[in-house]
Amino acid sequence: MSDAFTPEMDSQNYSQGASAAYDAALSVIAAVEPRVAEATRKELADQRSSLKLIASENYASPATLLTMGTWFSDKYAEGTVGHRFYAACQNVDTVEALAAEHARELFGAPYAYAQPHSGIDANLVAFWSILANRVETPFLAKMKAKNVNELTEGDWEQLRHEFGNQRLLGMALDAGGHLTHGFRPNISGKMFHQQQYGTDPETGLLDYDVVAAKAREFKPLVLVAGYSAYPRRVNFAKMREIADEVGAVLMVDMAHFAGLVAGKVFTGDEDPVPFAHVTTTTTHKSLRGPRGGLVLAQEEFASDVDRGCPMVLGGPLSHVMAAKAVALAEARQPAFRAYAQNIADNAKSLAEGFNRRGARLVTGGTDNHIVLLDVSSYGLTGRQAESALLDAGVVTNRNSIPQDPNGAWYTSGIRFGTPALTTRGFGASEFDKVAELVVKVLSNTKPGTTKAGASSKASYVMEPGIADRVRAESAEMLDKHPLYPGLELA
Ligand code: DSN
Repeated sequence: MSDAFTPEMDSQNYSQGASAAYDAALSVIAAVEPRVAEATRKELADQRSSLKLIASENYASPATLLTMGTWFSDKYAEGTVGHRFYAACQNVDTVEALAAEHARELFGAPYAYAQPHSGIDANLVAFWSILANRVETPFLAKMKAKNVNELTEGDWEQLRHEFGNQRLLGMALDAGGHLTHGFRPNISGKMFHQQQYGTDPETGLLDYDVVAAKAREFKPLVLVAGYSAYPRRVNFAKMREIADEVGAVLMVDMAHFAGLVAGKVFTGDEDPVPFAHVTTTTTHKSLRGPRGGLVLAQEEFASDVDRGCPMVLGGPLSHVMAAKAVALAEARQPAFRAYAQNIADNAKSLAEGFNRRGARLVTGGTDNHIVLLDVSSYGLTGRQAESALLDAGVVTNRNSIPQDPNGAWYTSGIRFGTPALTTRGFGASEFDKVAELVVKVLSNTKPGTTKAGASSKASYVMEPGIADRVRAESAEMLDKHPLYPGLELA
């Protein structure tokens, strides 16, 4: 099996003909809708020429990308491996089984389900499996005994009643949790009675005693751990202790940090898989695979997770499951461990670079792949900072900080992540330079006004020349670490 994706490896792939393959593919596309071909070329050019610091994005390998563009896309395969509701699924069986096998081996999980189309789908499958496994209703008993023909209106009524009365405790969105962890406007905040735990108002850190106290009082069926904007590691052994004490199921959403788990940066109490009853992830963030989701589970939840389709999912995306198998095979290679360690080292360097330049970071730093910068000290909203940085070729996303006075739309934070530029080969000194460039933009930007002259939370004014200078300094680093080197489109 080949070594994991590295810029050097990538270059070999392209010298072996992938450039010609992409050129041919783009001509075929252009013959039908030239604007799509053009946008596809432009997307590559844009990604090559900017500093991509969105914490949830990455650059998948050429092998992973190419696997998604095949005739597997045309195949329906509802059901599970070897047990499908459609004919002629033998090749889908092969790739789905491979994706699951690689996931089990990589994460040391008893069971893996490769069908979820996304992270939210993976979480819906997890919710379904927990409800089906832990809530007793005549409906579920008859379903499990395959006596569905005996179901009565009363069984359905009781199912709705029981499912609708369960409780979920998850991390608050503004503390770094995710929409699907019980945020009110999300379905997870509607299908469960929900409460949220936050972080310490002084330190910004998770306080396990507070989580335990909330759990004792609220007695959730599901305790959700995991985050999308918390710049620190979580002790999953402690979260499991809390869950066990109150009789809850521990569900961990590791979408953001799955690459750090796969690469053995998070081990022991920081590896969620042995502690969680059910673990969910996306495959495209730090794990560097195709866009999609994955569920890992302890054996007792396996048969309920297996019913993800048809309970909450449509037909699996066979071409993406094939690409998951390829990406997970890459993540099992030794080079992926080095990559994952570099992600964490680079985040530290970025945080130290900010700290040395007087920036204010939520929790004061990082020990994962995320750095969360409070931009209010520059007099800016997250929205203004995001737009100013984008003008200078620095791609980030605005993000709430704990107790954010500007809410979820304008925000007071900018979230940075290191997985993508680490894939390009950026190292610690370059991430320090990235901190310098970001600070240069923000300290030379002021809030703007609306057309009517009122103060605005969206518009901004940057000192002339700054954006061009930052772009030029970024270009030196980007040229040194090209994206998909050797890929030349005609
Ligand atoms: N949208 C993803 C992120 O940016 O973290 C999470 O769903």
